[in-house]
Amino acid sequence: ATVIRREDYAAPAYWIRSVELTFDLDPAKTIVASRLTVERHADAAPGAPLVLHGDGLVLLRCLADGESVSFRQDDGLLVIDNPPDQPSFTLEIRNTCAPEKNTQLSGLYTSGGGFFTQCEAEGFRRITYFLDRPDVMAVYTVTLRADKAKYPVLLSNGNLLEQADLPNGRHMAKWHDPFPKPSYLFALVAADLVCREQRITARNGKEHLLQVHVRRGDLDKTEHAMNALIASVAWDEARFGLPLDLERFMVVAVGDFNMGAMENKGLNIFNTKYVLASPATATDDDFAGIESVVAHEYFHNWTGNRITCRDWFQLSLKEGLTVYRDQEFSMDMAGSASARAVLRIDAVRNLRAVQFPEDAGPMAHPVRPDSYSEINNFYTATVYEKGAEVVRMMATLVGRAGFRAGMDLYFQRHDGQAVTCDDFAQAIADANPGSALASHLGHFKQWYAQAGTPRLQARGSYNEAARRYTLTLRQSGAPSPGQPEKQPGLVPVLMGLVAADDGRALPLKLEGEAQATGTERVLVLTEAEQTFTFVNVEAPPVPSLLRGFSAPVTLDDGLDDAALLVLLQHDADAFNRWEAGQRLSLGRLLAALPGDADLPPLDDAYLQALRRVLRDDTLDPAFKDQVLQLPSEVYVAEVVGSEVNPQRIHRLREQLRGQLASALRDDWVWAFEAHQVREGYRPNAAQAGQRALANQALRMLVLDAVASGDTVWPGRAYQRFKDAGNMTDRFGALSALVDAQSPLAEPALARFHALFAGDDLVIDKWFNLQATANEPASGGGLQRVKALMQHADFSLKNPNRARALLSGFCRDNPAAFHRTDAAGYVFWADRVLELDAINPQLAARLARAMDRWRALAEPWRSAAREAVARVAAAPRLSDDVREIVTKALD
Ligand code: HT7
Ligand code: ZN
Repeated sequence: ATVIRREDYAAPAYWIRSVELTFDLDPAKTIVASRLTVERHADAAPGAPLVLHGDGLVLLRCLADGESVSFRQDDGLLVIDNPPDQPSFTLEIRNTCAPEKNTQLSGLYTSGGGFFTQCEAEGFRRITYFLDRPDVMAVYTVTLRADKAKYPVLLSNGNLLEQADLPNGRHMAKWHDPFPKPSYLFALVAADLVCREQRITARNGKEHLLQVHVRRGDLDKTEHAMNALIASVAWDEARFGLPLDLERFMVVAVGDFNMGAMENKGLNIFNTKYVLASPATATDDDFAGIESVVAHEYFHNWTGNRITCRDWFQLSLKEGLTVYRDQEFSMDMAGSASARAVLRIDAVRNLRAVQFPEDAGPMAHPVRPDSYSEINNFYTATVYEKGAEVVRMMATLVGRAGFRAGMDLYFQRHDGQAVTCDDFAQAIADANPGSALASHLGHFKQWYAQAGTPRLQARGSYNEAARRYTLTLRQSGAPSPGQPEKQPGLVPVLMGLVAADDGRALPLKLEGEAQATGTERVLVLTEAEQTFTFVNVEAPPVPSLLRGFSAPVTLDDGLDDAALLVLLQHDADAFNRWEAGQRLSLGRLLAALPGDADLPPLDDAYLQALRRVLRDDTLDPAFKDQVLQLPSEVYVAEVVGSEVNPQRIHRLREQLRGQLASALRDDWVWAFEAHQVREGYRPNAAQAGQRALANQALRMLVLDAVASGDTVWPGRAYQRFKDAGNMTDRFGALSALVDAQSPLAEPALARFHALFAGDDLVIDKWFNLQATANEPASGGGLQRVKALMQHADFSLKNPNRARALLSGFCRDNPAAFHRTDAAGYVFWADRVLELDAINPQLAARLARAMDRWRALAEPWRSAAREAVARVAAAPRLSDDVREIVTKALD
């Protein structure tokens, strides 16, 4: 496979200014007629060859300015060696494609009897020949023709120009999108759908029609998505002054989809998972996911569509920024400071669980990668989530108003263009001339260029007599593939000092400053090592660093348990309170790891501190739920870093959970009883927090009961499972039984399946719960997963189902997957190869389950390597999977 390099970027020899597409839709053979207005680039030589991308197409005709033109086909490319020697000409192409054979779900494909498209990143070339690159922006007019009874709804981007019946039971619709766009934003849908509609009037007085299209029978599950869309439109206008620029904005749900959703201009296409929800079928997490994905896709309309990426190396320009924007939206929607902190904690948990391992493994890459073989492999946590952290750091450095000014300048300068991450950073800096960002832009931009998670070391010392506190910060970075040496970057450290005696927030005054600047401030670290001296510090402090996780680094602050207990109880920053609790738990696991002994009994100080949090009336339930949740096995493994023994981590973490379940038993009973939601179900942060804490309490009570042979709490859980009025509580009770391996788990699972048979999204939960089930000491998880693959409801062709079972097992169930007999790895290799023949994008994602094989201890490491090598040696591997496994072996 060829490697594409960022440094090789060159503008195309030709632009395409307008596109007229006509589709005669047929599942077996769709005919695509395309009429392109092609314009030679001012710098290109007259008569330069025109090279169009194509993939899996059959070419029927090619005319230039109405005349036949000679062409050749070369590895999918359509090369016209002698195009008309004029600045601008018309190219007419006719080709066919086969949507029903398209199991990759990239390009034009069928799902549930309808036609759908997915063009990002390089799917348009699977529909017709084109300059399928994001810097080629054209105005599209699209005519769709199809059987009217089978496909009554015909949609494409922009505005509907005309609709008419045709002979032979067919009909047509013509759409026009006035905004020039890259081909990856093209979309069409032809299907039997129904829609929820809402007319809205924007702040600026303009009227818009919002539509959510779904399959018949799903309309009652669209209210939440519509509300999320309405809220997103209002939020972007209020917070960033960005209005909806189209008369009509459509969302369509499809059951077969490789990712979460796609921001096609005016016609967003969504995985059903991120549209459909009712209290009976979706959990609070599902509702929250829908809100954030609907917002994310909508926000792309400006950050991605109006201003797009010059090339795919700049993917984070739109993805990092849009994730930042959807995170901010969800926080604003959640309301209270505590609810905001909980969302921030969730985001950081996710970053540590997925992005940190990526940054430490063979796929480590900068937020703006330097090279790739298959771009689909770079829709990663680094580009998305670390990219969002980079934007968040800019916002931290320039402040809320400064960030808004920077965004305004970015749109002023670049609306309608395809640009780079440099352009974005420059706009934010230029709008904030006196800021640390502007003064150290070069340092800051290391975040785009360097892979790996930087390490931040902090050491403080307090001189009681002089009342001075000296804090030394050091930054460093471990080598990553292709980057042996790391340069210092700019690390914004949001911090405060907490009095060790009573936890009060101490005023902060740096040496040389006229007066204290409050109790919280940002220290800007730009050198490998810098020392900050605080004066007039009236009591011995505990440093509270990196508040709100102000930079995506790992922090070593050397704090002992006593200091962490102060922070857990008193820190004014909710994120750092949570962090202190996590570190106390992590410390106990790490201390017990060497050797083979059981986890020692937990100390009173730790138990009391957790009990105090649980019982604290001033804290929100959602926050308590976060503090009481232990660090994940994946995160513990990441902190350990090498010679990882997944079984030992699992055993110790289970013992820690068991001890917490037992030692806090009365508190869990109280928490369960005290957090029942009495009013009707609403998916808001306040209710969701109560349910989360009650469900965690139930889980602990069932765990403790099963361990001690008591049957009362499992019985109550089963009852709750049967009677629950919403999916969050029903699934919470079911997972409590499965997690504790209660004898009631099997009947509950059978009942659940019977109750929701035919509801695909709920059945996905059923598969996933079993794939991620706590592994019994006797094993058995793999056998269960193999049996589930034979279940009538299982299909490798449906990405949600395949992910639920296979990624659930291989990526989210380390104890069951990392078997000492290597059977988990053999299973993984077989499934990657099987899936690769159907859907390479999905197979490549499953392949990444093995990214961190080098960090494993023996015997896992050798067995894992062998499995990866077997996949790499397979004949007929897709470029997608090949890139993942060859990098893993490098
Ligand atoms: N921008 C969208 C990316 C996407 C995608 C990429 C590769 C293959 C399939 C895909 N479906 C959607 C999603 C987003 O970030 O909004
Ligand atoms: Zn996105």
